[in-house]
Amino acid sequence: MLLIGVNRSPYTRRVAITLKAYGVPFEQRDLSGFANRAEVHASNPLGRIPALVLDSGETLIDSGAIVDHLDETYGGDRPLTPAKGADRRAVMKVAALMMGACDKGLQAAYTRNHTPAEKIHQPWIDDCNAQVMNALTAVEAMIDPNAPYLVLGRLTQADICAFVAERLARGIGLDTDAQTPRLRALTKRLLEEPPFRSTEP
Ligand SMILES: N[C@@H](CCC(=O)N[C@@H](CS)C(=O)NCC(=O)O)C(=O)O
Repeated sequence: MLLIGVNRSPYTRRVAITLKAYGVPFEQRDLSGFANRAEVHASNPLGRIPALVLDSGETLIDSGAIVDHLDETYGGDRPLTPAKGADRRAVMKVAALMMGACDKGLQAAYTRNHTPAEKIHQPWIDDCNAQVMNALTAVEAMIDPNAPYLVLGRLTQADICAFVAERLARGIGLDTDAQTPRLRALTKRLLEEPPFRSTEP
């Protein structure tokens, strides 16, 4: 199995952590969506990372679709996203908030990095960053500081998505130590676990 993408990408790291959490062996090709566009394009016509090339040769794209396949194949009776019911809805809600936060954080970063300085519209960046922080704050409110994980008392896709989103938020300059201390404490704890630690970029 071959994971295409760099772990600087929250979406790629989400998949890398999920593979490690399931104990699935894989190789990784460190390609970036922008710097290696042509090579990435060969695996994903959109030119985005991550892509996961299965041993059969089939290629999956988009972190959500990839982790869905990994849950189905390796999750057994305790997939990282529960198969149905209230538990599934709880995990999916956190995942949607956190991956949406990644989308908004990257929109802000792309605007900064790919727009001529005189055309940068700071209110748009501020609005994206506010949406990121609002999503993190909503997840902050769900965290029991005495619980080891976000929901269900075990590692789920909610923790993985919260971890990559909090990391991205810090990367774009948001102060999660001050604004979402419970979430920051959770991600520090998670970083002690091998799937998280071993995927540090
Ligand atoms: N919804 C996608 C988003 C993937 C994505 O936006 N990846 C970024 C890297 S963090 C990328 O490849 N960007 C290059 C581009 O959009 O052209 C997922 O969950 O995998």
